[in-house]
Amino acid sequence: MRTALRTATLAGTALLAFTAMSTSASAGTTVSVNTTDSTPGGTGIFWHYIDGDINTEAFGARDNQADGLRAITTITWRSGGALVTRTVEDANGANPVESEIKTVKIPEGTDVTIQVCLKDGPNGRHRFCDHKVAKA
Ligand SMILES: [Ca+2]
Ligand SMILES: [Ca+2]
Repeated sequence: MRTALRTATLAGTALLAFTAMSTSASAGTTVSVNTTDSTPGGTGIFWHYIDGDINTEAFGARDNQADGLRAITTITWRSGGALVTRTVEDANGANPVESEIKTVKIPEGTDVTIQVCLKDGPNGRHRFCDHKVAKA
């Protein structure tokens, strides 16, 4: 229940971020990217947020359609010489308003590539992928 509430709160934050990009006070960017199918079945989101004294990033995957395909979002950034990758999947069916969210701490100003794809089941190949670059 605690997790569900937190997810709902973060999803609400994501919606606010979607509609209030220009008023963000942080240096980080809010980015959303859709899959490349003609009616995008998946959306990836990335944003910076401050929750009390927590200064962090969040990213999510949203399954927009009940089409048998899930949405998977992958974020990648460079830390020292190494690439760091995190993923989140929306695998519990289509809920066009609700995103599956994870939080992650990334140094301010870091370029973060956010990619969203669709896939069929946990091991399906990635398809209809698109990506953008955001700043943490
Ligand atoms: Ca779907
Ligand atoms: Ca879902």
